[in-house]
Amino acid sequence: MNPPVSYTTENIITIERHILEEQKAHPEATGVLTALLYDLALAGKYIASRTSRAGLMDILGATDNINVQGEQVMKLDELADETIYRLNDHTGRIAVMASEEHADILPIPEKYETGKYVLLFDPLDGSSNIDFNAPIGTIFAIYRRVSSEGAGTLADCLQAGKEMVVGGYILYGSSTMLVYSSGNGTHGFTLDPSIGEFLLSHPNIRIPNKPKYYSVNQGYAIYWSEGVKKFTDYLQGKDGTIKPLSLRYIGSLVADFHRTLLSGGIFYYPADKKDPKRPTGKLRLLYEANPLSFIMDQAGGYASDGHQSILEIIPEQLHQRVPLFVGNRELVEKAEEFIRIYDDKE
Ligand code: P6P
Repeated sequence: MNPPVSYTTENIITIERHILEEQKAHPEATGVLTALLYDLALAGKYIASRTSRAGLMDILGATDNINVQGEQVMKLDELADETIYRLNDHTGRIAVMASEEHADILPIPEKYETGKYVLLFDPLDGSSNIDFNAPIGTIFAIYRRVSSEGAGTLADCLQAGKEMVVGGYILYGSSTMLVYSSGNGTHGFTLDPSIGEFLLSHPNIRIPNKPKYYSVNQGYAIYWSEGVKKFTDYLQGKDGTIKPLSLRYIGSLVADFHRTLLSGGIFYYPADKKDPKRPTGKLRLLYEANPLSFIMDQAGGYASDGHQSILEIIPEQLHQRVPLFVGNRELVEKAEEFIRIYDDKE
């Protein structure tokens, strides 16, 4: 069940030490990726400090802006977006960035050097939950650039998830956690606010073999395909195949995913007929589904769009949406089976 490790001074492992040790597994590593990850941890600390005080400062609520997704931008969204961009635009480590909050790619200002990495991020996912003090999160994906030099390009951003170098998220909840994988397992760090350090609390996370929860917004069941409806009936034990799973749904992707990763089960946001403009559902491929799928894959789970591995999808647009089924492999493959039987014949 992935219990946190207990701490003594002998085994304090900061995220910096962990990344440095990870780096030894990559002889070609030059320390740039280590520094980039450390900058993201710093951004997480800063955003955590602001979200924990949000109720006391004039930083709750919405701005007058509508983002590329057509969603009202919350003040904390803007703060998180600006923080991540500003902490990374001048370091010479990055060729180009892309954010959920911006329609186009984010170039590195001409006065700064560009580097070999690409950073895609959702600065503050689930921000509509801020006013209810529900957990929210930052999600990020790091790739090597495919363009040769100079300013990074859209093609640098449109890489399949299986090419990812690092996938990670920061969860601002009852405690602040950073969970990441650089392709050598999935590891969780908990922020100790008294010293301002992320300390290794969940080494080598593995999704438990025994699923515990299923997580989906059942309010939209009338919009689902027949296959998704039948799959949900299966999870509820209606066909007598399995004991019913409990339902947990917070409506904040990082929190719902994190619980699935640590407790076992499945999270899904299927394609639905609720909004003709969003036939493939709500979640975005590049900076939500891909990094979370990479993390789950490294923890022994699996992620699919209902037909294929998320990590195999070749992106065509920066903000393209994708149905997402992620968790225990047996459950995700069961979802694919129901979709194959009931939907693909349509
Ligand atoms: P719904 C939050 O707005 C978000 O993008 C994800 O964090 C979350 O999983 C999903 O939307 C919730 O969407 O339609 O269930 O409210």
